[in-house]
Amino acid sequence: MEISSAIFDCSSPDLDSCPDESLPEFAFIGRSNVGKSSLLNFLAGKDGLARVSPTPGFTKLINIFTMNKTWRLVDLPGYGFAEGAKKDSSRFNHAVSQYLKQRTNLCLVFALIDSGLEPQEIDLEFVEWLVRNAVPFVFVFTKTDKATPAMVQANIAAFTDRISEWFEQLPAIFTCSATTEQGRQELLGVIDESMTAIQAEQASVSPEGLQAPVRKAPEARKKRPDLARPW
Ligand SMILES: Nc1nc2c(ncn2[C@@H]2O[C@H](COP(=O)(O)OP(=O)(O)OP(=O)(O)O)[C@@H](O)[C@H]2O)c(=O)[nH]1
Ligand SMILES: [Mg+2]
Repeated sequence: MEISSAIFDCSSPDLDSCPDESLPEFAFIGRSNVGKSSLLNFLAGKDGLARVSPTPGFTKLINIFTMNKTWRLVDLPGYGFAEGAKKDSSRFNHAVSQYLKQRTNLCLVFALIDSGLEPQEIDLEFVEWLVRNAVPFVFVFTKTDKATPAMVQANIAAFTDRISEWFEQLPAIFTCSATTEQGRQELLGVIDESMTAIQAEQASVSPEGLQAPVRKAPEARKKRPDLARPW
């Protein structure tokens, strides 16, 4: 898949102010500074589309971008950043939690993990939260340019060892580097496949073709207990 247009749509402080659910969405989540905004720019092929910073906790809103006029990438605030106004940080964390649990047109989440680090408790806790809340996700191990391939593989193996008992089948695992541009086609391929699958599913129930929403109705999802957030 190629990206012919990538446009900033809006920054939303909470789920209610996100745009309508008419287009499929793919969201990036992970620890502050893991490289979510950089990955978004790299996939979109547009430097500076999402703002990147060496300062952790930089992205503070739900930032939404429309690709090819037909689907969206969503840059979420990271977790694990303790500094800053506590009131704001809990508000944004709540917004992320609501977005991940209730956004009906959310097709797939990219859970970003730093490939240069051994398993971090906060990432493990967050992945457990994704599993408990039935959020559909794949893993993306970022910044592969910062470690040797052997270190990257060892860190991925150590991470999957810690979580394998939570799954009958592990989610797909990808690696990327915004610096060397490694992994772009694989990640765009996942998005492409995911949209093709939705189209096929919807064509079987509605002859009109692709229409979000793609997840359970929010009423049904809201009945689940509001499980504690780890971040
Ligand atoms: N070497 C290297 N640095 C990267 C890569 N991706 C991002 N960075 C750097 O890591 C820092 C954080 O990148 P961001 O993309 O802003 O990270 P983020 O996850 O959006 O961070 P928050 O918005 O604070 O949650 C920046 O200094 C980036 O230049 C990568 O693949 N390789
Ligand atoms: Mg960011």
